[in-house]
Amino acid sequence: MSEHFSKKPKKAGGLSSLTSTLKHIIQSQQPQTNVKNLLKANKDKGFDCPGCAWGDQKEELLQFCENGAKAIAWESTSKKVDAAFFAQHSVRQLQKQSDYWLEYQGRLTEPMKYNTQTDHYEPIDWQEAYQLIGNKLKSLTSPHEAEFYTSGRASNEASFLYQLFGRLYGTNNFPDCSNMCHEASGVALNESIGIGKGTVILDDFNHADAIFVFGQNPGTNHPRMMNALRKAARGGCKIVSFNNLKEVALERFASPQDPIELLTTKATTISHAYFTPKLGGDMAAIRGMVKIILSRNEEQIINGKPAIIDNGFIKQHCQKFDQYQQVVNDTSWQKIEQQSGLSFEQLSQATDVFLNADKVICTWAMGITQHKHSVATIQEIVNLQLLSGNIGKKGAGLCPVRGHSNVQGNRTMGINEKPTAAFIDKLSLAVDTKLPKEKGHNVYYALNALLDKTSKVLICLGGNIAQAAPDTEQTHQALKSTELNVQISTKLNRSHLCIGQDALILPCLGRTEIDNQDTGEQFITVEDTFSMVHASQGSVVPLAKSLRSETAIVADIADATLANINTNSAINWQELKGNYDLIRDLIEQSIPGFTNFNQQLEQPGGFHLGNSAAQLKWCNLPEKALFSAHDLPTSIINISEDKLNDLQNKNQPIYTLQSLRSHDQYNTTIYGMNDRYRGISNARNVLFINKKDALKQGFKNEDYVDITSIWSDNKNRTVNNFILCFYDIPRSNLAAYYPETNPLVPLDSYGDRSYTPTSKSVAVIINKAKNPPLI
Ligand SMILES: Nc1nc2c(c(=O)[nH]1)N[C@H]1C(S)=C(S)[C@@H](COP(=O)(O)OP(=O)(O)OC[C@H]3O[C@@H](n4cnc5c(=O)[nH]c(N)nc54)[C@H](O)[C@@H]3O)O[C@H]1N2
Ligand SMILES: Nc1nc2c(c(=O)[nH]1)N[C@H]1C(S)=C(S)[C@@H](COP(=O)(O)OP(=O)(O)OC[C@H]3O[C@@H](n4cnc5c(=O)[nH]c(N)nc54)[C@H](O)[C@@H]3O)O[C@H]1N2
Ligand SMILES: [Mo]
Repeated sequence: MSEHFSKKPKKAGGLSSLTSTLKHIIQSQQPQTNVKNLLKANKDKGFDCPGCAWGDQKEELLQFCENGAKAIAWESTSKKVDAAFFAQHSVRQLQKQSDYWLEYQGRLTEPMKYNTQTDHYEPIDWQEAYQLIGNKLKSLTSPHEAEFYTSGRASNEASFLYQLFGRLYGTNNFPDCSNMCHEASGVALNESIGIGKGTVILDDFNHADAIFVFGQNPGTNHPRMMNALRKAARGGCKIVSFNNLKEVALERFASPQDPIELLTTKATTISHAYFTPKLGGDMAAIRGMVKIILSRNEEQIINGKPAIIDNGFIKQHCQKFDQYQQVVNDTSWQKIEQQSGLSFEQLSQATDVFLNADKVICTWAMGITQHKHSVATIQEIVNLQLLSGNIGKKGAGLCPVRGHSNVQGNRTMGINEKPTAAFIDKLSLAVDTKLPKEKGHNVYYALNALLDKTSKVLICLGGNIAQAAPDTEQTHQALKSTELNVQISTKLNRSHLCIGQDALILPCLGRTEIDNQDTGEQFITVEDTFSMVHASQGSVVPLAKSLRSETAIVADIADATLANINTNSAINWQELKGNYDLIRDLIEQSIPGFTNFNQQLEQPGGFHLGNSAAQLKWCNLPEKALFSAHDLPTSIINISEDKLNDLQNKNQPIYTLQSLRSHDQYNTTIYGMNDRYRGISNARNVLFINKKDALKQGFKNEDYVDITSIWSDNKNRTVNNFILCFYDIPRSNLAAYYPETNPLVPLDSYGDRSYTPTSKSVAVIINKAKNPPLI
């Protein structure tokens, strides 16, 4: 066996998870702190695990998972990236280091300012840093020349203040990580069911008869979801997976909390049926299922038997069913099979499970949201669920599984470049100031505005936009075009090293740390993927006295910026910073669903924000759930027909590449070089390929190749020296890790109406590596 590839394990979870957890705790150099931290993760009076947005199962003893433990241990290192570190390393030197190395250096602990003359970051006083930002913002010709980016870890309190500050300053430029993540879910669901969030709560998983998991790898990215799936499967619920790859955890999972599964080869079979559609083929697959359902329904009626679709529900709650039926009738089986890569028989098998279940939950994540036709695909999932009345009843519904632990809360708090008029009206009333209503910038428009220098200042509340955004060269150029780049962060990353004129690093507290303000210890709140809002409080002494909370940093920047700007607003930023209860009072006045916010948090586990669609209330117009009648895309290969023909004429095989996460990373944070469940060790530049495709092009397993993406601008986007790994993946599809493959995703290749980069469908060609490493 080679040094990189080993056999895929036969089950996920179990002892290997536990061993890996312990390894990460020990390597963090703070083992005691971390064990204490883990016991408090996702508990009442503890902190919300920064690992993912899955909800908490109250009855369980331990509420963390292997990858949550990694996220917590990563934050709680004792290593410091301080003034001495920056004195030692120039920015040019740091730029040469890998992303892994940068973050591995430890926690940022002091505010720093870039010095162009020395090419080093140098310490700056907090107050001076705030003044610098305030003065720069005040000097801009228009508030729309500033971009306020948010990554989904920021608390409700910090993100509420952040959007309020941006809006009082005068803009709706709020690009955020969600633009690259679940944006399509928000767009699709808002239009279809009148609310951009999932309709289920965690308990629904205990009552479902079938769960369809589309385009998601929970074994790695939402391990606590595996507990829910495992419990459901053991209780007889049928789980059906649609995934481009065979992901081990979706096949068989051993709970590290079950002694037998932990210590023996036993595991729970998760998926009753597992289908591997082509990348971007899910819409066709679901269309096929609906076509089967409608034709069987017709047969029933002809034979005088009861309907198998829920006519009562459709009549009472839905609109445009006729149009949808028409479009389904007009979709050919040839196109369904060709785009999905699945046969009529396979889709019939999936349909049988669907129809035999009274209550069905559909979940999905990035395999669905990062395509050109993602909005249409998600609306097709909604169509399927509406057909059988699978919304608004216990054990059934729609479940977009969010990524970052508070990304959903950020949106609720108003991190949104296209706020509704109702939202702005209510917020304006609460702060007694007129706020802007015009659309601002999402990530796509923000990067373009920075590139053409119509935007000049970038402030990032967390995240690592340099590596998270597509088209790495363009994105780096955009950051390097800024007049001021402000990064509020816990760890050093590439976004700190893409510098234009001025740059600041503002180090903040992490979730696990005690947040002391004028009125004493504070807690923050977050919202999970099930719209549960609860408190989170750190309990560890902060790594350095010089660290500030995100909330405090935002309040101080706002104070420094807005002090002399002529607003009527009577916001006392210092008072809010000193007592987060007051921020929550302001949230209560500004945002629906937060009545008695502070009191409600006293309930164990927090409170549910409610979901109109789950209550069969449709907040769209007309007030009924919408059957969306989209045609299938013309092609699921994401390039123009001309380009496609041209390459086909040259006999050049064209592939569709998806960029995805390994088991050892958190987005752009790389914890290690292994991807245990896929059998990969010590490598990240791996390209998963179907053996037949590779052989056809004359490649062997482990050959080095260069990958080049194809796009209409004819710009050369290539990444070099990827090692081929033969894998169970549909023909003409490829997979490789993000962010290494971000240089291949063209900035202009985004989802229709979502503007989400098409990170799961990049048209590429592969060639023998020009300069392979010497072995
Ligand atoms: N440990 C850890 N946890 C995380 C994260 C992390 O990086 N590490 N990131 C967090 C964030 S922000 C997010 S958004 C989530 C991401 O969670 P996921 O969405 O699970 O993330 P990806 O690794 O991008 O996985 C995409 C999955 O979809 C499949 N897929 C890709 N394209 C298609 C397709 O066209 N059709 C189908 N049916 N399947 C497809 C892939 O094979 C893969 O299994 O996880 C969150 N949690
Ligand atoms: N090709 C490709 N690109 C993708 C994706 C993909 O699947 N493929 N996925 C997309 C998705 S789903 C997402 S969500 C984005 C992620 O985009 P981001 O959210 O911007 O990126 P992260 O890697 O999560 O950010 C990591 C950084 O956040 C900072 N950080 C960590 N914790 C905290 C904290 O508590 N407070 C603050 N202030 N900072 C903190 C650290 O400095 C760390 O370096 O990437 C997107 N990009
Ligand atoms: Mo995400």
